[in-house]
Amino acid sequence: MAFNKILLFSTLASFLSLGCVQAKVHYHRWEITYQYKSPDCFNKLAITINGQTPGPTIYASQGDTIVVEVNNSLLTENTAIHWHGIQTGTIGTPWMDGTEGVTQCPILPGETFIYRFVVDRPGTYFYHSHYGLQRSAGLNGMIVVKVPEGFKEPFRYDHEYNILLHDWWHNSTYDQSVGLQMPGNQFKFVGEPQSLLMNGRGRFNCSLAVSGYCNASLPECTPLTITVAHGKTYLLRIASITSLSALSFEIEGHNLTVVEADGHYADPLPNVVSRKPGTPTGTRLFNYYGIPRGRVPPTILPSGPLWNDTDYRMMQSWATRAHPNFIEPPPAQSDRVIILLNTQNKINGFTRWSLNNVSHDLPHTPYLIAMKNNLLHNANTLTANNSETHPWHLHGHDFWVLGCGRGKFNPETDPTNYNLKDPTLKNNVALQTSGWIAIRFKQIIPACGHFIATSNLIFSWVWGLCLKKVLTG
Ligand SMILES: [Cu+2]
Repeated sequence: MAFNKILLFSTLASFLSLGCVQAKVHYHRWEITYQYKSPDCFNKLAITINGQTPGPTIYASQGDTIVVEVNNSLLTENTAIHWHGIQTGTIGTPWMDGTEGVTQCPILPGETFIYRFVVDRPGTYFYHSHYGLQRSAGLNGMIVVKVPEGFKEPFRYDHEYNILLHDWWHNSTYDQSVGLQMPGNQFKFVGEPQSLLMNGRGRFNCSLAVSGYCNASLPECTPLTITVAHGKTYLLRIASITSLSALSFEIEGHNLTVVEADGHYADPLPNVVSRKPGTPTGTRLFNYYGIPRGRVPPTILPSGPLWNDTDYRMMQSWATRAHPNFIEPPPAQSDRVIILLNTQNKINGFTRWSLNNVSHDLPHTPYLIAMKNNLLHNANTLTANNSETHPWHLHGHDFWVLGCGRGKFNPETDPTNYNLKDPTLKNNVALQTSGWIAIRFKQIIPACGHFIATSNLIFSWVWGLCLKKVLTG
């Protein structure tokens, strides 16, 4: 049986010269409100954009300008929106990065803030709230930047679909945030998510819920179906905005090829392959034309790699190389080496994540404003022999991934194995359990700025796991 070809575009830099292609301005008006939603059949309060979660997908072409008027109608809560993967640093608009406490003051209830930024590279990106745990509560969505008309990508496909992955809890993010910040034995971990969502839909077993809160017959929580035709090639744009889970993605009986990651074309990488058992696998139906929509395949659901099979993920990360026609080599030497050790610590009785034993709290005055006004002031957990995967993300700029490994980083020997030939440029990279990762970035911002480097497990934000990058020019 000839299966479809599936290409994966995940959260592209392009070296296209735009010539005389006309850039457009895309205007969006967003109303941020609370709404009751049942994405996995269980009813709970979510944070929505124009009544939707995930929010509307932003579509644009390379070089276009995006304008988003954000009206905060949450009544009692601030907000701020971050444009993940958009190089606000490189394009000279660091104040549009949307990180509350770093690049901007929060948008207060009843207030409006207008974001305006240029999307300078084709690719698949996403946006999310950068205030508290609002991202987890539903304030998120995708950004798709296409190559300008007349330009071609280095691969061919017939159709494309977007897939946004999310992990979902039934208790409120306020409950979670308070529990995580309690001292001593009052500390309460969020536990495993109740569901995994694809494009805001999942399925919870309502027989496990308190009566009256769960309704399995709601259309809102029927699994979405992607309809495909034999012999066609499909491009899947996949973004993950999970708060805790490192997810694997596979389609039963099909091979997947990675063609892009974080806005950079990848050397086509064939055969890509959840959290702990306890959270059901998130599933979606892949439906061939001619088969009635919604019919569930007779086969047993694929289980995928084990949640703690990090070797598999490390091999895949290391195998991801820049596309041969789009290599942008890193500088052969770095001017400064910074070694950071990511650990979980107990500080004054509170559980905190730290870098080199320093845990971070966001200031009341955003760093960017503090700097303008001259006001500036590895993943071991507390359980013995335990370690966790943390996806590290740099705002505003991309970096080269030069190497990764197990155990303790050796600054004398490990750099000799760095890939300086065709490393891929990324803005997000997974630091695997008990391992290390080496990245290199250029300080290319024209003026100066403040950006955040953070673990993208948002619960670790609550515990202080982030680092402020100060750039001066
Ligand atoms: Cu980001």
